[in-house]
Amino acid sequence: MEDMAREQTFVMVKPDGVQRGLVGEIVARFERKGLKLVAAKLVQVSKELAEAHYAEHRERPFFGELVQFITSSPVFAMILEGENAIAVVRAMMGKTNPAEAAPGTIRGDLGLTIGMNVVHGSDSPESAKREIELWFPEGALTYDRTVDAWLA
Ligand code: RTP
Ligand code: MG
Repeated sequence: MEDMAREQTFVMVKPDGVQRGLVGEIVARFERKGLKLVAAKLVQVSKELAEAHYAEHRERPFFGELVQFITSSPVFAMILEGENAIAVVRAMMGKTNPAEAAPGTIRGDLGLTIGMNVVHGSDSPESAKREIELWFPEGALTYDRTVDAWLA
């Protein structure tokens, strides 16, 4: 796959999604879309990892609550790959506040409040690179799917 638009993005099902048994539903949506799962693991997030992941929000009033929430129980972390994967995942997630997220999106269908919005996805190529290195220093797998000729 030489396509320049082929991207990898970091995605996680947040503690509320794991607790509510929504991992399968969320992974299934991305798989059905055609995105390729190249890494995945259940992670009990440390305070250090949470603070590094959300470093851009360090000065925001909700930072403490955000770190507390994301470290409160395991998250399901993954790397998804495909054509325009970063923007496609963000579109499928919906707006940050589930109350404003369109029906049909993950947050629009499965979330209710901004503090517990079910899912995270990298918001730019720079974020994706940083987050993949932070969460998956071991890297992703490379493998061929028989459907790769039909999907990007
Ligand atoms: P995420 O990083 O978790 O994928 O979410 P996002 O890009 O859609 O939103 P972002 O602006 O990066 O905010 C990160 C998380 O902080 C919480 N938040 N709370 N109380 C508030 O006003 C507020 N604003 C943001 C949300 O849980 C959001 O996912
Ligand atoms: Mg964000």
